[in-house]
Amino acid sequence: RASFNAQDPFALDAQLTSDERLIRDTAQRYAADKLAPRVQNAFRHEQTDVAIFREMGELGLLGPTIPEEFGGAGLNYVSYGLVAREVERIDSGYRSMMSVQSSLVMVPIYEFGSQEQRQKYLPKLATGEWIGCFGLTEPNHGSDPGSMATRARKVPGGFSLSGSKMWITNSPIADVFVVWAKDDSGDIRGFILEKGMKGLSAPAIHGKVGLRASITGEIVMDEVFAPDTALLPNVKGLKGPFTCLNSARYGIAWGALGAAEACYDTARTYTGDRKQFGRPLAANQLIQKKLADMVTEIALGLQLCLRLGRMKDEGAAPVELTSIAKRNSCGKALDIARVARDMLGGNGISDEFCVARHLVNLEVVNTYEGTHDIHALIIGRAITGIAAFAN
Ligand code: TGC
Ligand code: FAD
Repeated sequence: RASFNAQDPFALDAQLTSDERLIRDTAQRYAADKLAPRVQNAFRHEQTDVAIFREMGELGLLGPTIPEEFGGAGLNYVSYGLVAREVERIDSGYRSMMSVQSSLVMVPIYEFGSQEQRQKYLPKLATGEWIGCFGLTEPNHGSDPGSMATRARKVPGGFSLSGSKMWITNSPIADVFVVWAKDDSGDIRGFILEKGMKGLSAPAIHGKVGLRASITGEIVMDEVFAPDTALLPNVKGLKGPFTCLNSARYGIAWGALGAAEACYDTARTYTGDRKQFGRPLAANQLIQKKLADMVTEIALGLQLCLRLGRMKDEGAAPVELTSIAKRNSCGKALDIARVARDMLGGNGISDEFCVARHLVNLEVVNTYEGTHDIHALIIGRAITGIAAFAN
């Protein structure tokens, strides 16, 4: 009879093309060789190593779905997901750095930018020479970005931007800022700002208990003059930022399961080695049930992500499927990290093991890019036709 492989129960590997396996293996090697040795120190001391962007750029991991003529790798969505899974297996913060650059900065410039904007920004973002950030959330408008207060007033030759953005990944180290603001007609428009513009600052936010390897900050705009050429000309309304989020949320769905796999692997090894009451912890029914639940949820979640990736590559994925995948992966990964933390007993609290770090990271991942409950409401609206979050 066929044998069971707990690492890959539904033979996901066999469902990939050889090119997809190659990019997955490249990302896996990079993550193990270059990211894993850095992560404990980075998390402990809240340090973001900007060299990581260049390293990822060299391997083609930034903007992997962007066409090669603009410096991207021209890969499909399945490949992008596989990269996110390998990077987040080490730390959600590293996947955050990569997915903001790829999905939230390069995607809007490619999808909605002028030819000049594409040529100016995309190649340097793809190599990691320039670092990007994405400003949508504001101090008083998180789940409801449509109510944003940031304004872009028309002035001769351009726009004057005033307002502030909160909880922005990469902002204190960013060279390029994609920010969303309402124009004089009340329409949401996207702008590309650059470090050093007068009135633009990006102070860091310190004291985060999760995602400490990824720097987060504010974006403060005090009458920043953005020339007409800084406006993303080809989009108006929330469709702009949400198109970027569709891509980033999909990457998170794969990535969170990478973190869950790291927690499962650690719990499996630990409970096999550690003896209490004269036998391995893994010999107990309660422990085996927990391991079985983990393997089940990871295997189901990965199949869901692969199916969604294939549908995205065919251009046939309704956005609600991304909400299902992001919500399921984050919720399940968070549960797995909590249980793994418990299975390691006191050692589960130590940062010598990865589980507590993944746990606090996943609390953030479950919140950003649409909280667990907001995604339930997006799915609920599609089921019932009634928007539960609207007035
Ligand atoms: P709603 O009426 O639903 O839609 C307004 C307009 O947007 C269009 N639209 C979409 N377009 C493309 N893709 C989607 N997924 C879309 N969803 C909606 C829609 O068709 C409509 O277009 P039009 O032309 O008719 O005007 O807008 P709403 O204000 O009622 O939306 C409510 C809700 C809850 C769905 C939405 O606001 C939401 O998703 N909130 C969550 C906010 C969020 O996800 N923020 C993320 C910030 S970025 C971030 O967290 C980065 S962390 C990165 C990291 O470090 O990895
Ligand atoms: P709120 O919207 O105030 O929500 C608080 C709680 O209320 C949640 O549980 C939510 O589910 C619930 N809630 C809200 N509305 C409803 C409702 N109608 N019905 C029921 N429950 C509701 N944003 C960016 O723009 N760019 C970034 O790069 C970025 N990076 C981030 C990095 C980190 C480390 C963090 C923590 C956040 C980041 N964010 C970023 C912001 C993130 O997207 C928001 O935190 C998130 O969208 C939630 O918004 P909020 O924090 O204002 O919470």
